[in-house]
Amino acid sequence: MLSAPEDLFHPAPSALDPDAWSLLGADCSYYTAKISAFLRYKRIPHQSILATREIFAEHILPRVGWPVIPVLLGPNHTTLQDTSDMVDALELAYPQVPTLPADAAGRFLVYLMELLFDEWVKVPALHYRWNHDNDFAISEFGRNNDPTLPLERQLAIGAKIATRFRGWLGALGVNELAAPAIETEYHLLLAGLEAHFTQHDFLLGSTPSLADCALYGPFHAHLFRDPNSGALMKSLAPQVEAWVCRMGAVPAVGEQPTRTQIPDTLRPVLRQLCRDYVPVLLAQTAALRAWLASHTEAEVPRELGRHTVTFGRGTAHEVGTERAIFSYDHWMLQRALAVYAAADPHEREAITMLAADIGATNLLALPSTPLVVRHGFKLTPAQEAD
Ligand SMILES: N[C@@H](CCC(=O)N[C@@H](CS)C(=O)NCC(=O)O)C(=O)O
Repeated sequence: MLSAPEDLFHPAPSALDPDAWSLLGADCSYYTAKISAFLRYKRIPHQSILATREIFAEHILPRVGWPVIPVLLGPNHTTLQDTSDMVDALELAYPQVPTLPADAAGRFLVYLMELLFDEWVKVPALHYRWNHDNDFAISEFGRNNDPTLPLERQLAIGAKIATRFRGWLGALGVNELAAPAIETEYHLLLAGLEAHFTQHDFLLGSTPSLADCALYGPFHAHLFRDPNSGALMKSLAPQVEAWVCRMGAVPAVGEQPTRTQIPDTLRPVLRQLCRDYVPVLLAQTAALRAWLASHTEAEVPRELGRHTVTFGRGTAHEVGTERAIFSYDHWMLQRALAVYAAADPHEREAITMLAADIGATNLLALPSTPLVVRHGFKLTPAQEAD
């Protein structure tokens, strides 16, 4: 019997415990769901604190400097922002329950999946939220901001906050022209994952990895939990729904692979995502290198102009539209490229074959030294922070 994951984020009971991990976030937040699944799978004790306006004012803004969730506060005044930084810090501090395969090819693959699910599945996740579940999202944003206010006030504030988030659709290339292709692609993705989860419990087989946590972000917080997209998932992909419930119930700890193989049923899913996203990554990296060559600013902007993106490349539903060039994606891609750069010749061969198998070969020709680093919760040119 499936049971839907329960909501975990509630207002702070009193002052936050400075010696414990506190995850400041919300159940409807994409990246909160990702890192919450990760913390729970790794059995890291923590409190899940709803990021109300008080939490933003007292903790997030003073420590991070800009409004974002999730934020992880920990012992010794630790503040972690960005789920990938949290993952890196927690994998080091809590190695007992690993979420990464032991082999280089497996780690490359998992970091690449983390990037695909964090940054590319964002397109359907934000499309469905704001174009199919707008009213629900507004009520969630209002309640999270201050659950003690009367409903009318919550909805008015929720609508105001939502304007900022809905405003990202244009930058992501989500518009009327592209919406049909985005929905067709999402249906294909659901069908691919349905076939996979009919055969396997998790993405790489019998043990969850960081990739499952990353997919849980959009698939639980938006595409399962928002009512209209949730109904769509339940009707089209009951095995995907079952996987969401498995992840929400905190899976048993398992052995990570030592020689990772891409399950046959996962290959078409990754090929589909790489088919459209790899060209975007290549163009974004080229734009980032051009920007770095001609600027001396300490902070790299989140957006570096606009380019044309193709959804459904080579299919009957292919459509081209304008989208922002993001700098952040390359920072995440560097995690996978660093594994490739550090690999021995035998491991490099395994990564080369794996990348070829899913249509990601061109990524391996990108610079292996980091172009950007995160410093003060922002992206900066790599040499600036060294
Ligand atoms: N890449 C970041 C993204 C965090 C993020 O985008 N959080 C959303 C809510 S799910 C947010 O608060 N965004 C505010 C902003 O980006 O300005 C992560 O992994 O933590």
